[in-house]
Amino acid sequence: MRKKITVIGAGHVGEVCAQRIAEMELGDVVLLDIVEGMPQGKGLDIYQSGPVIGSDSRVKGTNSYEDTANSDIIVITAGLARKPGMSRDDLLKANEEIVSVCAKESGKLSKDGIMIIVTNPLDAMCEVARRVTGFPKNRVFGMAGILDTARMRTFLSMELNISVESITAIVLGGHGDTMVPLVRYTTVQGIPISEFLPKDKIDAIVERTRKGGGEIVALLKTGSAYYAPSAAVAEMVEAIVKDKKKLLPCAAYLEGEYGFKGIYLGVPVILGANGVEKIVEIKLNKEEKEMLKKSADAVKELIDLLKV
Ligand code: TXD
Repeated sequence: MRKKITVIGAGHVGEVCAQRIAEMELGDVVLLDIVEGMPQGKGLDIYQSGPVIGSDSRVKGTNSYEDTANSDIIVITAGLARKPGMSRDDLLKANEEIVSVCAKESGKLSKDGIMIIVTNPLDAMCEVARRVTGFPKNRVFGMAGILDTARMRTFLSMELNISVESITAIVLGGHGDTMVPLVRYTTVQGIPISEFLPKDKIDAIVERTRKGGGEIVALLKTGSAYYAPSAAVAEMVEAIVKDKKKLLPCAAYLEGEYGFKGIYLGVPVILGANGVEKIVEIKLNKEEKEMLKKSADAVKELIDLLKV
């Protein structure tokens, strides 16, 4: 049976998510937006690339939640994106309203679905979706860590002139400037990165990773990143559809793990057919623990402002 994957929000991130999911033939795609005609047009256009690229995924654009009924996976990208000078947190109020409508309406019609949140501020928006849907924590989580990690891996690859595929990294914490790139666990094919680069170079890459989203916002001027974000979403969708049990950093709801309770935070998880099947706890040193605490405090501040 084909999977049904709904992408809500057919803007930059949503449209490329739909495209990637269809190209990877992960299932049939429904692309929903409030703007009339736009998701229908984009959906049809993506569908028509099928014969050329060899994908039989059906793609349907819509303005109606009825079309999303019985989705296996729902990706929420609806909301406002950052403009230059705007922090992710400035988006909180506007996007809280949008995400609560999108999650509630789609959740009602796909009671067993898995919801992947993309809208910023990411960790707080995951909590909005969890509250309005009442879904268990394994079925509501967010995309951020894969993107942050991919940015770090790209910067390291640029510096070292070694394949991005040989570089593994892990970034924890909230999806904001307080994120925690774990240098100790960053390797080139298992060899610690400290064997390849001096501390000042590594520190500069960590800093660029933290500000990686802002760098692109400043260049684009009219929106935020979407090619790498949509690739990260597609990796998550694939892990679920194919039950890959992939270890990936995702924004997951913590209930005591890493010493935090009742908040979403980026942590390594096992992603499979049941969504977040396990949160993987790795040992952190004192400095890493302190950075994670700071990041968790920043997320908590936003969660405390939520109205839902
Ligand atoms: O790492 C991450 N999690 C992120 C998050 C990486 C990149 C982008 N990130 C966030 O995703 C970004 O800060 C935004 O909050 C969202 C979507 O970013 P995108 O770049 O796709 O924004 P666009 O192009 O403005 O598209 C948003 C779409 C647009 O078509 C609106 O019409 C639609 O959302 N929208 C809605 N759709 C359905 N229902 C409602 N209520 C609605 N409101 C707006």
